[in-house]
Parts: sequence; C-alpha cells; structure tokens
Amino acid sequence: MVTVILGAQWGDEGKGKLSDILCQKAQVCARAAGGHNAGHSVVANGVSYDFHLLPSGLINPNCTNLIGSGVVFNADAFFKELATLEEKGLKHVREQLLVSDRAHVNLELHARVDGLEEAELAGNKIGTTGRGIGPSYATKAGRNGIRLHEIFDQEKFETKLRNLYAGYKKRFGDLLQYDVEAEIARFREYRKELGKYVVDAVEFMEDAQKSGRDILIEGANALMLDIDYGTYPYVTSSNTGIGGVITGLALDHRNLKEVIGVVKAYTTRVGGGPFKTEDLGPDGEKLQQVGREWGVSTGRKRRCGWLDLVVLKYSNKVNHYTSWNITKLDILDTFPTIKVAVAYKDPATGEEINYFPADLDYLDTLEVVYKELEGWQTPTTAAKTFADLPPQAQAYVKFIEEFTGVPVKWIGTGPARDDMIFL
Ligand code: 2SA
Ligand code: GDP
Ligand code: MG
Repeated sequence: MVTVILGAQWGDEGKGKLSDILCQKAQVCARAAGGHNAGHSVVANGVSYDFHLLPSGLINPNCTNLIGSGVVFNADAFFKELATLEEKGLKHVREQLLVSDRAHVNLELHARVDGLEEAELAGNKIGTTGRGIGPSYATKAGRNGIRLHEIFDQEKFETKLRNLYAGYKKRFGDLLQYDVEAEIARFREYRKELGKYVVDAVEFMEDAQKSGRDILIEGANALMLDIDYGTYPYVTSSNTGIGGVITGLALDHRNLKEVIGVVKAYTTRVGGGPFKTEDLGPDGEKLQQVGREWGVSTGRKRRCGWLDLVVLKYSNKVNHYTSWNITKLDILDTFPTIKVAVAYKDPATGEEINYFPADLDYLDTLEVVYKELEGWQTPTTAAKTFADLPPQAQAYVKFIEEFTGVPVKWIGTGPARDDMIFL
C-alpha cells in the first residue's frame, strides 16, 4: 500500500520529519518530482540530517529509496549528499538507493541558465534556488533534455550536451559563462559510478506494488508551488501535487491508502510571489526567529505570516488529502493571540471571496478576513497526546479541522522524532 506525504502550502512545512517517522516502517521511500532544490531537515536520534535530492527514507537501513522518473537529477549533488550522510554515520546509504533511468539530468548548464533567466526578470524575480530546476524541466518539455540512461553512451551524451549548449549560447551569447568540456569530463567520472544505481523504475515500482511492499512517497516543495496549480509564475517547474506523484512514479492509483497534507501552523514562503497573510511587522519577525525559518538548501530567510485557510481549502481541492499533519504548533506557544485567514474580501464590491483566484493581479487587490483565536501561552513540546495540549491549542487544531473538512491525524510540537502527537 502507498502513503503519500505532500506539502499543502509553499513548502518547508516539515515533510521530512513525517517521512522519517513513517519510513521507519516502510520498505520503499520514493521521490516523484523536483530536484536538489528541495530541503528536508530531519532530527533523528539526536542527529540533524539535511536532504535535498535524496529521500529521507535513507535513515532507515531497511528501506530502499528511489529517485523517480519525474525528478530532475543532479549527479554532483547526488554524490555530495551521499558523502555527507555517510560522514554523519549512515553507512549503508549507497546500498539503499536507486535512480530511475527515465529521470532527466540536471546540469551545471541549467544552473547557469537559471541565474541568467532570473537576472532578466529584474524586479520580478521568481526567487529560485538557482539550482537550474526550471531550465531542466524546460529542456525536458522542449524534448531536447538528456535522460539518465543516455549518459552511458558517451558519444550521444556529448552530442546532446553540445547541442543544448549551442542553443543557449545563441540566446545568451557571452553572458553565458559555462565550461562544456569540464561538464563532459565530470560525466566521464559520474558514468563509472552511476551505473549501479540506475534502474528501470517502472519495473521496480511494479514489482514493489505487486509484492505488497509498504511504500512511502515523500513530496517535495508544495502545492502552492505546483506548475499548474500554484501561484504561477511564482512556482517551481514540476507538478508537486498528487498528479505529479502518480506520473513521476508510474504509481497504481488503486494502491493509494493515505494522502497526508503537511501544514505548518502558520505560513512561510521563500522567494517571490503572492502571500496574502504575510506579516511584515513584529509577529512575522517573531515567527521567523522562533521558527528558525531559513532555507535548508540556500540559507535564505523565509517570509512569514499567519495560517491561510483559504489556501488550505484550495490545496485540498487539488490534492484531496485524507488527513492533515499540522506541524510547528510549538512555534505559536508564546503568542497571546493567533490570527487565521478565513476568507478574502473584494474591496470594490464588498463581496467575500472563498476561493483562491488564478489571477494574481486580482488576488493582489483582495483584503484578508481574519479570525482571531486565543493563544495558549504554554509550552506544548512535552505534550504526547491531544488531551495533553492546552485547551486553546486543541481549539486551534479543531478549528482547522472543521473549517477544511479534513481530519488532523498528526500534530508536530518540536523538531525531534518524538515531538509528534498521533490522533
Ligand atoms: P526553483 O529553484 O525553480 O524550484 O524555485 C522556484 C520557486 O520554488 C521555491 N522553492 C522552494 N520553496 C521552499 N523550500 C524549498 N526548498 C528549500 C528549503 C529552499 C531553500 O527547504 O528551504 O533552501 O531556499 C524550495 N525549493 C524551491 C523557490 O523559493 C521559488 O519560489
Ligand atoms: P520540508 O521541506 O517540508 O521537509 O521542511 P524543512 O525541513 O525545510 O523545514 C521544516 C523545519 O522545521 C525543519 O528544520 C524541521 O526540523 C523543523 N520541524 C518540523 N516539524 C517541527 C515541529 O513540529 N516543531 C518544530 N519546532 N520544528 C519542526
Ligand atoms: Mg524544505
């Protein structure tokens, strides 16, 4: 059976922590989309691990980890991340990891182009991670990308890479500073090492499902960054929702058991784009500091604000969650009052807007309707059951549940594995 973990907001909800918990029982942990732009911090047995391209299931020595066909694969990040995990004491990671031969290769060339495309946007930057994620998916969609199985044919790989480079050179001229020979030389080394990881992931997933293995899918990024349903163009370039999971792993939809939406008890966003409940005052500053809201991959400060239930309802209409994992409830422990967005309002007509509009210019004109809830002003990290939570914290959780119509099954009250209430 398959359990899926998806980010319900703009990312960094704490998906990695839930993945780590659920992977302790899973036999397979897979990534379906995105690349080394993702950043999942996991605190297990007192050690803090950062995952970018690799799945968090690597912490469990009995779990096989798959980088699926929908992922864009950076070989340099792959080997560096493996080495870092080994240094932290995970000795068997190289035996626990497989990569789809259909995954597209993310190159240094893509990262350079990412930087140039951002520069062209001047004041309207997306605020990408600079990892070349957008250009990788663009070459994939443009049908001139390089798939992982192709790197094993050196001549073919070189020809395709040189063609890709020539195309970008035409567009950017001397602005494009990139050493194609160095990339070719790096791949001569990667080629020797990568062979043992690369598999036909369609066959692997078919076998895993047919033999009834417990499969966990670790979502990367989040629904509001989805290329189709996020705040376009301020999105990443993959399908980060349930659709991307099915496509990226050739999953049998009949095996889906749970689709868990991970929701931070407030909201954060890295990069540009709309964020209706962003708080630029002392409350936002406090959420950023207390919540330690810095990017795991780039170290960028995350923008912070209150929980937006219009976003959550919208996110659920796309991903159809079976339950929520509310995370970082403890970060709200010291707030006397907690605000939640329950609707938007069109000041031109006075109309209440209960959906998330596609048109960002229109969204920009809307006001936010907040409900204020009483804070609990008590530490929650020690709570082990729902009943242990202060009544105001219980009311906060219940409010989210009732408003969205999705049951809350997990509540995070601290970064460690044990700081999780299961309902
Ligand atoms: P990209 O690089 O093309 O995917 O960027 C496009 C937008 O997607 C956002 N994005 C992210 N948002 C939150 N967390 C991400 N992962 C890292 C983390 C981010 C970091 O876990 O902290 O370290 O900065 C992530 N990856 C992509 C990005 O900010 C753009 O808005
Ligand atoms: P992801 O991208 O969704 O996996 O999330 P990140 O790892 O980027 O960011 C979440 C951060 O919050 C990490 O540093 C986690 O260790 C931390 N975290 C997760 N759940 C909780 C929680 O319930 N409380 C606290 N205080 N921290 C948490
Ligand atoms: Mg993250």
